Amino acid sequence: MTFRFVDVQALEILDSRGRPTVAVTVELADGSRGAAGVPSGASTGTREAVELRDGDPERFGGSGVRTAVGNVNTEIRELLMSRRWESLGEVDSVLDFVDGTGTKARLGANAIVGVSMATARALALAAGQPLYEWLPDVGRSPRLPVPCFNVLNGGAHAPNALDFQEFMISPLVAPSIAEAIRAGAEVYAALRARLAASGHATGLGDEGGFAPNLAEPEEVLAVIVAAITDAGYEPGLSGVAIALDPAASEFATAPGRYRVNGVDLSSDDMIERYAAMIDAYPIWSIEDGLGEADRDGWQRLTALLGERIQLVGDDNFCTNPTIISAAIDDHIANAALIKLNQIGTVSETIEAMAVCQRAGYGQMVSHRSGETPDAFIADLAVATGCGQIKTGAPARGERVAKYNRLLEIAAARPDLPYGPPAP
Ligand code: 2PG
Ligand code: MG
Repeated sequence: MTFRFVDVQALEILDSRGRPTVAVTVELADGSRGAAGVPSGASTGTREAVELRDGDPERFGGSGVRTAVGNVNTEIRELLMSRRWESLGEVDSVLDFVDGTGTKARLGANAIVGVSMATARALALAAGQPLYEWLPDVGRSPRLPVPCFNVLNGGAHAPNALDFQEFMISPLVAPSIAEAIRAGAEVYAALRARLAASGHATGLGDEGGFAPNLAEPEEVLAVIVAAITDAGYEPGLSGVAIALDPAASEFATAPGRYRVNGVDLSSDDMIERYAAMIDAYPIWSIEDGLGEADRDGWQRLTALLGERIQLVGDDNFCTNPTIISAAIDDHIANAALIKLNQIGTVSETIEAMAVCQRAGYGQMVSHRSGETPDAFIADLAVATGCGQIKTGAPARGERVAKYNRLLEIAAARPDLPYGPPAP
C-alpha cells in the first residue's frame, strides 16, 4: 500500500533548556496526522549526524533553527508532496540521499529526524496501530524496558564540580513497570532528603537529577546506595542497581588521557578505578567509560570488564550502523546507546539496533539532555524489546512524559513482560 503526504510543516519551538529546536507535523491523504519534537544533546559525539543551527548571533546566541525549519517547509515539503511513497524506509533513504552529504548537514539532521518521526506516527495511525506496535521489532518480542533514572547530574549537564555526567538507578528486578517507576520516584525523594540533610543544594541539572557540589564519583555512589536503602529497596542486581554515564570524552584531555577532579589519569587508571567501583557498588552498566578517541583503551576496558558488566558505546558509536559494525569487529563495548537524532532517521535507528541485536550487543534507548514532551522513545524501546531506556530523572515534564507513556502502554498491554531482555 502506498501513501501520499498532503501537508508537511515545521516550526521553531523551545526545548527543555530554553534553546530552539524543530517541531514537525505531517498529514497523509487519508487524514492521518503525526507530530514530533526533536531532541538535542550537549555532550555530543563528533561523528553524530549534523544538527543545523543558524549561527546568527542576533537570535538565541546563534542556536536558532530557522534554516532547518525552512528546509522542512520548502524543499522537504515539496519533495514529500510530489509523489507517492512505499514506506517510511523509502522516505528516510530518499531524504538522506537528497541531503547528499552523508551526515545530513545540508538539510539538517534535526529537520530530517523530525520528519521521519512524525511520518512514523502518521503511518501508525493510518494502520490503526499504536506506535509501539507499528514500529518494527529487531528480532525480539516487545517488552517494557527497565527505566534508568538519572538521579544525579554532573559534567556538561550541571554547573557543579562533578566530572562524571550521569548517575542512574535501574530497578532491574520489579514486578511491573509501574512498580519500577514507583521505585525510581521513591529513591529520588530519598536522595533529595539525604542531600538536604547533609547541607547540599537540591537544585537540578539538565536531565532532572540533583546537582550537588560533590566532586568524587565514589561519594556520589555511596549516597545513592544509601538513598536506595532509605527508600526501602535492596541495592543490587536483584533490586535497584546503578548505571553510570561518565561521558568520558568530555573530561579527556588527549586520546587516552583523562582529568577527574583535578587528577590526571590514563585509560588504565580509569579502568582500574571502574573495576574498584564495580567491586564496591552495585553497578551493572557503564556508558562512555572512556573517550571516543581512545580505541585501544576501549578494547582493554572491554576485555577486562566486559564479562562483568554492560559497557555501552555512545559518543564513539553515534547510533551509526556502520560505525557500530566496525566496533563489534574490534571488540569494543557490548552494548550501544540508541538516540534517534544521532543518526537522523527512524529507519537507520532501527537498523543500528538490528546490527547490535545480531551481534548480541545490548541496546539502551535514550533521550537527549535537551528534550521536548515528545515520548517517541518510549514506544521505540517497547517495540524493539531492547529492555532498557534512559530518559532522565523521574521529575520534570519532558522526562516524565516518557515514563508516563510507558505506564500508558503497560495499562493498554498488561500482557507485555517487564525487565531487561532475556539473554
Ligand atoms: C548522553 C546524553 C543523554 P547529551 O550523553 O548519553 O543523557 O547526553 O544528550 O547531552 O548528549
Ligand atoms: Mg552518553
